Amino acid sequence: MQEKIKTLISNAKNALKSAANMSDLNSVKVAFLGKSGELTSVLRGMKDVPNDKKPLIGKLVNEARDAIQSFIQEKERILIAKETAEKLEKEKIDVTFKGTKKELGSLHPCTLVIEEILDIFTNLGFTVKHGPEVETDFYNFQALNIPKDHPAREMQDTFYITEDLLLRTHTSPVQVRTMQSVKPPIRVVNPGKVYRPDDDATHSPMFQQIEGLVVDEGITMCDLKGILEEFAKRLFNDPNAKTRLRPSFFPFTEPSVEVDVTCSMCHGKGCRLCKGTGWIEVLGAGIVNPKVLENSGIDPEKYSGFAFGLGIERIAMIKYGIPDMRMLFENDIRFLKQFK
Ligand code: FA5
Repeated sequence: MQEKIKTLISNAKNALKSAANMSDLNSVKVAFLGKSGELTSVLRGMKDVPNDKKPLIGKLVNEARDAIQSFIQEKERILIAKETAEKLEKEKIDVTFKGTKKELGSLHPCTLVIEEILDIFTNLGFTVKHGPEVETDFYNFQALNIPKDHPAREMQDTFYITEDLLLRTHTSPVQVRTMQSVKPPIRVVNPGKVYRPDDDATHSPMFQQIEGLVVDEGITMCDLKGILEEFAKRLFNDPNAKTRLRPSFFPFTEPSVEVDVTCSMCHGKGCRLCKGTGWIEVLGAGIVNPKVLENSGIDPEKYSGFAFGLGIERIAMIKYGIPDMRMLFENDIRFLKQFK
């Protein structure tokens, strides 16, 4: 019996030696100390031990159980330490490792131009008003003194949705919507996307405009020129910038003008940008046609107004020296990065 107990202890030791993980350890525990384990079977043999030897053998069995339990505990400590070390190694994070730098984006040049222009006009006392991109024929054309089948419609090629619905070709319909909803004095700017079936180096099927409208008693061409000259000085950062008005035609303004500004690159001397003229064409404008005031519910006997409309992409091209409008829509990151 004593031999059996010795062998049991040494077997338990060997089994624990080869236990590589907690699951092996558990199997050893069950095999030696479990209900049908080896120690239990030794205990079962106690009935055959002579009575005088029973105290001694009993003591040896208890010692054997304590020894096996403490071997198991020791092994458990070793295995936990080993598994923790392995886990830490596997999930190691090097907090000193150099991170990857996230590049900051930048605003699109057109967005920069829109923000700058709106800033200038709001500082001059204008408010900002938006209108729908899908317009009715009435607001886009008829109310602006361009009846159906009028030849003036050819000035602005149009994407029609139905006979009466279209993608607005300019921001001028917002003039009418504003005059219908606000009583003079009116001083608004209307930014937004507009659409025309054009596509080349200086024309895009979708582009952006900003419309300006002032309506009050006694508004004249002098007010228009004064405001636009101040606008040009601020936009092109040139305190000496001048404007030049050339006669033009728009059905919704009378008289109508094209407005040129002294070239921002050569300051009027003549260069590549202004094709040697010293002037750059920036927008269309005029005195609001009395018919448009009437169509919008404003008394043309009492009130007069001026309006202007400019193309954002064109201004961005002038301001940043961009040779082809399509560059503004390609979203080439190398191009866009320059506007940080
Ligand atoms: C108009 O759209 C008038 N509504 C402007 C106006 C408003 C005049 C108020 C008088 C009073 P025009 O068709 O010229 O006008 O367009 C204005 C500007 O939009 C042009 O000077 C040009 O810079 C820009 N533009 C016109 N077509 C395109 C296009 N396809 N792509 C990019 N920009 C364009």
